[in-house]
Amino acid sequence: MNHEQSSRLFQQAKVAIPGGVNSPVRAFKSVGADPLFIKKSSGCHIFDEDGNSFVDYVGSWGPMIVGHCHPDVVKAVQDTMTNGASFGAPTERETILANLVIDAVPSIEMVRMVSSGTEATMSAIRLARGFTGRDKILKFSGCYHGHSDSLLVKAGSGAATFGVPDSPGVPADFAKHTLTAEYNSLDSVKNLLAENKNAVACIIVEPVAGNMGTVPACEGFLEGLREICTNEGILLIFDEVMSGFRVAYGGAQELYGITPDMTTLGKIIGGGLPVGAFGGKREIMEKLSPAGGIYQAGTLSGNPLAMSAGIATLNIIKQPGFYQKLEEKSRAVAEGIAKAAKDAGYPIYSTRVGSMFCAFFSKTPVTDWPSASQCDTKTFAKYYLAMLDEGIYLAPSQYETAFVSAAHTDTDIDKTIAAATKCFKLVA
Ligand code: KE4
Repeated sequence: MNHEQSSRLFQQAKVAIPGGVNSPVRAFKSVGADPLFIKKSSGCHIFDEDGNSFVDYVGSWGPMIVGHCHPDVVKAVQDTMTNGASFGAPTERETILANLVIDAVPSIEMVRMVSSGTEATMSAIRLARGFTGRDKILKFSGCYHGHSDSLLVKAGSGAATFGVPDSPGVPADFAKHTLTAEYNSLDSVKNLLAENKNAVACIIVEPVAGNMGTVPACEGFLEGLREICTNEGILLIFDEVMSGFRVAYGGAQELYGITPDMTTLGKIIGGGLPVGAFGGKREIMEKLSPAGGIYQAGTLSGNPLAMSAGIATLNIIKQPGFYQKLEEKSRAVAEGIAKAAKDAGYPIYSTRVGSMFCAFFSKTPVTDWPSASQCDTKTFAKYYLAMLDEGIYLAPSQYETAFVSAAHTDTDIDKTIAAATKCFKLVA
């Protein structure tokens, strides 16, 4: 497959943009290749600058659940653009999208729009700290909530319960307020809380972990977090930036029947345009400026184009039968890939929640970061590049999630499974 144009453009990009990309995972570093430069898209297909076409399972990392260039979304953005891209003043569209989100997500009584998932989680944490008067937060290793300082933190070594920076530039003084537990381990949460009595403002969790590959919550884990938070006066934040409107119209909280105190959203509610949101109980949200004293703001928050793309997208996915059809496609492709791996003599550990799925290059179950981090990433990289040569565009890292859209057809799924059959034989 010819990648000349992409390579040329990558060299040019690296002069002007750090690492040649505007977000690190796009650089293909963990698969040891140059990234493809994408020229256009349609449905579930993307086309690179060398004219190669691919069945796309990245979908812009989640937003493109209805497929690329859906006519309703394109028209909504075009129509909005003719009246102005941004005013820095309230518009009716913001209330329309807010009400769509409130009607869909069980925990949300009020919602504030922002421009990224990072802004959503950063703001939700500030709101939780302001509401509770507590400084510490608790997160889980292997979960990613964007790149704000409080969240670029990993567990301290040994018995130390306080966090340490997970990136240069994050002051140790910030990191020490962030506790890190193990995903799917209520004991690790209880141990940390016992050492930080009445000091933790919130627990933030991906109710379906999608940033260490796809790792579902084990039976009782989310229920346990809900009970702990209720008993300890801690706010439970579901980070549904990825799972929101993805695994169900009401997100993972609808799927599992657990109601958090706050929810963060992004991706799908912007239909591919920059968006994030955080919402929750009215008594919490009304503490936000200008209603309350906890400050949060954004020049392009509630941007008309993003609101229009989000409204158009939600109006498509809320139609009866949308998620059933997506479930059938997702099951077919995930099970087909797992069978291809097994038949080739290279069994993988396959996970899926709705249209989020992952092939872990692991012979043992993956339920948390320690088990995920044991994966054979070298073989994954070989498989990844072989699948790319077959015209299948997966996420360029073992520790990401693949996404199925409504635009994936049986033909695309058959092509994917045939490619996996060939590629697993290559790497086995
Ligand atoms: P953004 O700031 O990238 O919009 O959202 C951050 C974020 C927050 N919470 C969850 C659960 C997320 O998955 C994300 C971002 N997801 C990654 C994909 N693993 C975005 C891809 C990237 O970083 O380029």
